[in-house]
Amino acid sequence: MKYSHEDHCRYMRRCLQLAALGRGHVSPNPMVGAVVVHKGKIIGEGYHRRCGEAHAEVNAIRSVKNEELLRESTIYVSLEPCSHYGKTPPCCKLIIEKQIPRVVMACFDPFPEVSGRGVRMLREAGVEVITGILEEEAIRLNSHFMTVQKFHRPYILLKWAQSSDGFIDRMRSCSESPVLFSNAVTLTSVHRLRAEYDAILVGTRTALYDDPSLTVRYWSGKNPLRLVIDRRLELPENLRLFSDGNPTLVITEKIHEPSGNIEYLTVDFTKPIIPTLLQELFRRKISSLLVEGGAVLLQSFIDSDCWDEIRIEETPFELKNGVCAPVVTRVPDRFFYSGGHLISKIHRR
Ligand code: AOF
Ligand code: ZN
Repeated sequence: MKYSHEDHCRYMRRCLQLAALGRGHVSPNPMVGAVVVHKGKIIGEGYHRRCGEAHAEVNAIRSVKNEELLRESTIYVSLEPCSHYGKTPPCCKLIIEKQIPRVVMACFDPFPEVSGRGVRMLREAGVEVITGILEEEAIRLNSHFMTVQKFHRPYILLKWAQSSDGFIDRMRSCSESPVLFSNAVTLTSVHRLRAEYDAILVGTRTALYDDPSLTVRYWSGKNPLRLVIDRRLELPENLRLFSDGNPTLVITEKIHEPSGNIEYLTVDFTKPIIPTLLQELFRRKISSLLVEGGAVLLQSFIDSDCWDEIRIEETPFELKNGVCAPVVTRVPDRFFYSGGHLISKIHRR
């Protein structure tokens, strides 16, 4: 049975919905969803649930009750089916073995061991392959994975909250409490973001003055690996980052053995440290980095043009003086505004 372009888009949209269920669980793998359609009816669905576990196609095919129907079905998948032996066997092999005659996919897999080989393998086995259905949406969904494959560094999100007159904090001493920009809604969204990121970075001043825990508490999900810049290892041990039992990686110029949950990365501070840090994160298979402040650190990412997305929460009140918010000089191509007490500006590349 042939389907129209609208039908293809409808089934692919379902694949993308399914794929997104893997958010926060599949990194460094991509989020992928698949559906099996027989005579205009979805007879199987699946998605990649966790890194190391079955791929989307395998779960979708397994969910089909009557295997006979596979020979007359189309499988929709949001990413090119894999052709390699990784942690799991190739999905293309399974599709061919099950004699599924047609594959409709959204985007190619940029992973060098696959990229185009999946499509070739299927076509050589006589499977019809249609590509490019909701391609842009599928690429955007996997922006973290795509960035790692393309640039060999994690996807970088810079995030801060600022007053309407452009300050991110008051000038204060360590004993004074920070200004609270967040409300219940924005706090939830920050914790949700944390659950979707592999690592989270703060500078020395932020660690010292705010004593953040950088864990996920107002959303469900795993904690990101915490990174803190502490050039001379001067931060006190009783900060939450060091004392709450969760892992932290300290970026320092000193050489220091790991102790408990704290690891140390020695970096040459006489040179720009961002490239070295990103290389190390890539080596550790960290696909996404959330930078939560402060102003100097955020500005250094902006100045070195090392970012993919910036989210600014703007409060409706003024601070009059304090720590100036970072300045984004490059004109971003997109702005997104969302309502609520705070206005959220999102710049995306
Ligand atoms: C698919 N379907 O659902 C996913 C794919 O180590 P493995 O075996 O999990 O393979 C990981 C690679 O497989 C990953 O880098 C990406 O290229 C692809 N992911 N492929 O056909 C899926 N998650
Ligand atoms: Zn696969």
